[in-house]
Amino acid sequence: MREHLVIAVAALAASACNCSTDLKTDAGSDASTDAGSDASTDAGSDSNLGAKVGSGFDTSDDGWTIVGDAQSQTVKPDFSGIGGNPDGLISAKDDVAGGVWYFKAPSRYLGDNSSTYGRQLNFDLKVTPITNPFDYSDVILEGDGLTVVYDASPAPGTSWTTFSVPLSEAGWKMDALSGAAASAADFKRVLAHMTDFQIRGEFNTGPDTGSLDNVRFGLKP
Ligand SMILES: [Ca+2]
Ligand SMILES: [Ca+2]
Repeated sequence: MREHLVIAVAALAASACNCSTDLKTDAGSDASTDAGSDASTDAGSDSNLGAKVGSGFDTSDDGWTIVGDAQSQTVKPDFSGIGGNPDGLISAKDDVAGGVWYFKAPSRYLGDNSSTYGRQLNFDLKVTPITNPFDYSDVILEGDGLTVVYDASPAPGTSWTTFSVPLSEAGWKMDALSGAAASAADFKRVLAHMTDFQIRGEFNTGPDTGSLDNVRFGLKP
């Protein structure tokens, strides 16, 4: 009787011990594998500003376009080789024709961005003086039929303002700022199949010009 009891207790202890060992082993190997592969992926080109994809606008508009009521009849932003943070920048002038205009990323920002989940999106904005600000979606990501938006308020100033936006569901809303909170599953679906990425360029009700520099998508926090 006593021997059986000892064996039973020992067996229980052994199984509890195995259980917790398994958990620790799994968590440890996952973490180290992810960190390793991410690091090697990033050891890439300087032109991406240390992120998975980036734009410093040193020599061109880098393929960015404008959507909405700016730049009159063209989707091309204005490129300047000086005045950025530092060096070049792109900008656009509001047509004040209704709607809200955005900077739209070129195709190399799109596709499978799963590896950037949990990292961040940084960018610098500068605007002409704001007399009548309004709140709106500041970043828009689309993918797999879903749209998620982010309010990166407060509005930028007349000198460069750096924004840092999480590439995880925290703070993101479905479709509009008044929409439901995005879930982790929704956000990962968008990242894995990205078809659009836009950054708001106008922050004043009435005339304004917005400038963009140093877009870093998938920067390590
Ligand atoms: Ca620049
Ligand atoms: Ca405006």
